[in-house]
Amino acid sequence: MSRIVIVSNRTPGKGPAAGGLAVALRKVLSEREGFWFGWSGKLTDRPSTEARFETIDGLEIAQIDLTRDDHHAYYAGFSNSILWPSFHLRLDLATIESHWYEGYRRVNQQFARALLPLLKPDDVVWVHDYHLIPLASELRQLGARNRIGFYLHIPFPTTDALYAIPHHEELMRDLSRYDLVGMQAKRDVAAFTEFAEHQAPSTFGGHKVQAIDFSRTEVEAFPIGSDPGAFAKLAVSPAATKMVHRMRRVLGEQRLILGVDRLDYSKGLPQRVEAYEKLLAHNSRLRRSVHMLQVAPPSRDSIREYQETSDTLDAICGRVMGHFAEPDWQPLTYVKRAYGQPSLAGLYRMARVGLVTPLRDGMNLVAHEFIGAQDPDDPGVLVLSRFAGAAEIFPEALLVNPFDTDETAEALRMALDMPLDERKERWTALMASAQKHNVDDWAVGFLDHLTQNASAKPSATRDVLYLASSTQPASLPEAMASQTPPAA
Ligand code: ADQ
Repeated sequence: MSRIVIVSNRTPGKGPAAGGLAVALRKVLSEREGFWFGWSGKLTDRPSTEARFETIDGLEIAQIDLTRDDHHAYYAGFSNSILWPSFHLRLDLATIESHWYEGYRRVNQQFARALLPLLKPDDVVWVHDYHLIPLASELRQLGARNRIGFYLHIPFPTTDALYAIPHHEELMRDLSRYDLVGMQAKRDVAAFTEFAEHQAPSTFGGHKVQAIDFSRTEVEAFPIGSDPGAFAKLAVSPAATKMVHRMRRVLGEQRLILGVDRLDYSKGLPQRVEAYEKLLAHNSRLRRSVHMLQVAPPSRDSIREYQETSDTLDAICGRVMGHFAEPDWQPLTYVKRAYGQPSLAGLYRMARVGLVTPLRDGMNLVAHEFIGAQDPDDPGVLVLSRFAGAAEIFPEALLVNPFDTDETAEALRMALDMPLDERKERWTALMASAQKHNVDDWAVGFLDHLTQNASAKPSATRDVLYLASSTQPASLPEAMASQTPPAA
């Protein structure tokens, strides 16, 4: 059986893995030979040229260090100030400094140069996320002939948003160097197809840019999931129960509306609190009988747009408190810290409403975890953004447009008033879907597809896309020659 090499921006650290994804990928590597490759988290004066191997909690990990400047351009710059906002359709929040692309490309080259000597001919390489789109191109340019798959954890942008990204043609050409590209949702596959089928050979800077040949790349939706069984168990663990008791002491009979997110503008946090404000404004009977808890630890806080989102959220929470709080009743609590999974599971279980309203999200694992943690005899209600990938697999949630805070407020009211029978019926269907889309099957499904479909042809019965180019495929050196040469 071929070895599996997982590549991601960061490698997993010591101690219990934080999320279901890390657990699932660890499991893959414990069942198959292979290793995990990525950045060590260390910034050095000179970039490492060779990876260091380390065994962490039984996992083989190969790591490289990056220079401070490269890391800034690659991570905070091109990845998180250009690709992240553009892929989430927030061009208004993108900072386009096109020179960051050189650092992004350089880091991908550094990854490729350090990884290539570690690869055996039949290793299967699985690359994760938008930080590493060029990695297959860089590996192939160095001579790698391995099967290489890519999984995009965030949404794929519309064609217009894609055109706004500097060097987007090179990035799309980079995607065509993968054997398999996995996306979260069918809408992402559709957006990719829209670009791939309608791209016209264009001229740029006076020279002709050749249409990209996607005929060797398979693109398919592989919706990621969590481990709902594990969350069901965690939700009744001693640590979860302790959290529930702590909260119950404070809340009494008040019903809990819960939001759990990284503090990120894509998660729609200000709009969410505004919807709650409207709920209280329009339904005075609910005051004193509900409480909203928003857990949102800061992330990427060196980036200005993240600080601004944090300030906006502080202001809105302050406004709601100022307007509705009484000496003996607080309408909301906003906690800016991360919790361990058992405590989160306890919070999910005691919540009457899980409020998951990103403006756009690849999948959203909080929705999966909330469903997994519910009490089957008294389940809470999921209010879910229709713009999360999760909406495609959870139609039994109350689906809302998160930009329409009146609609979200009304969904909150419906959730709070929903009779037990309807809550059970909806939750039973949601749990079945969460189990069907569990993270273990996701990982195995992607890898099986990547390893077994080496020479497969598209089947009429599967939701698979192979894209044929209207032009002759360019040879690799030609294709690369049409790109801006990256800085050495
Ligand atoms: P994220 O944008 O990070 O992931 P999400 O899918 O919600 O978003 O995953 C968040 C994870 O972090 C969950 O496992 C959650 O439990 C955890 N988490 C969130 N807040 C926490 C807190 N306060 N304390 C502790 N843990 C917390 C990206 C994409 C998503 C996609 C995932 C996986 O943006 O769309 O679903 O990758 O592919």
